[in-house]
Amino acid sequence: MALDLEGLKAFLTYILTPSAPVFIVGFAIVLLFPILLHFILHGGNPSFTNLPSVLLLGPSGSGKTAILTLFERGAQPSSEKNSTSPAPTHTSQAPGTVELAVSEDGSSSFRDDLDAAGATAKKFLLVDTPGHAKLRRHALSLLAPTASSESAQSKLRSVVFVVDAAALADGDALPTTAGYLYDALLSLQKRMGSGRGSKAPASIPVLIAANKLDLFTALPAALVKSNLEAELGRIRKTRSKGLLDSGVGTDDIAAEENDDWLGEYGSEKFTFKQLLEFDIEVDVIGGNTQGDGPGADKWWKWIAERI
Ligand SMILES: Nc1nc2c(ncn2[C@@H]2O[C@H](COP(=O)(O)OP(=O)(O)OP(=O)(O)O)[C@@H](O)[C@H]2O)c(=O)[nH]1
Ligand SMILES: [Mg+2]
Repeated sequence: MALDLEGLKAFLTYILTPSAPVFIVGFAIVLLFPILLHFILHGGNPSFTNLPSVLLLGPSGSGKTAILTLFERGAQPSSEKNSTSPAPTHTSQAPGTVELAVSEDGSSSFRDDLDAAGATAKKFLLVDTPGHAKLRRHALSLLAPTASSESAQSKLRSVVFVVDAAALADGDALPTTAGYLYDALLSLQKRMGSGRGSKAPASIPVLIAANKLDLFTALPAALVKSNLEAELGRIRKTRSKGLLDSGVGTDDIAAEENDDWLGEYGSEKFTFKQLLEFDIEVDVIGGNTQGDGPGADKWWKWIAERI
């Protein structure tokens, strides 16, 4: 005991006596502490912010959250798969965003448990957005060419636009759905146009997921595609009509109007193929998240191949 006290005394004397080593160590602590603090606060998962992302868009009730939940739960260990408990929350992530993984070659299903298989996986984020008309602006801003951070944009790999194929069968939903799709595609088109010059931005493919094919009223994917194309053409015409009627010369229109015209300028009919001109690939694939039908595997495959 006495020895301990003696030792402590010696140690204190040593540490409190001004000397070069003590001074250097103290100085180092003062310098390094803020840096250390930064890593503790921000460095929890340094790779997280660099993950590629996939954006879910679409009108309210089309099934975006259902798809997100399905993919998220599919990745869980099988014991939890069929449980009715709510999906576990992800604390380090923004609401509506889940981290998913696909095997290196993009061939794994969303049902595979990649951790258990010990496979090397590519991680990505699936980002859900609210479909309500008043809340769309934020989602669209993620596509806009003027988005604040360039780096955030470059991480966006693809866009999944979810539509309710059953609702499209009756007239009301088509114009509103196509209106949202028009805005989204136009943002992407402008983004590609803005990059002309030094370097073109990476192209962002679009998947139109025709959801709820389990319902017998649902339109097949091919009809969803043609109906949307027809409606997008109609929207394109009405949006440009104001200018055409205002008596502005055609030359002036060509210059000004080009900006808000989706697809091949001046063409009579709109087709998704016209967007290839802007390096935007559009696919329409049918599926469902519940009930009997083609399921969600093709959507997953489409996403996985583009990560
Ligand atoms: N029959 C059927 N219903 C579905 C399917 N997918 C989703 N639903 C239902 O559609 C409704 C809306 O689904 P959500 O995923 O909440 O829709 P959302 O796109 O997230 O809607 P917002 O969050 O309002 O933008 C829910 O009642 C789902 O159960 C499907 O494949 N088939
Ligand atoms: Mg939702």
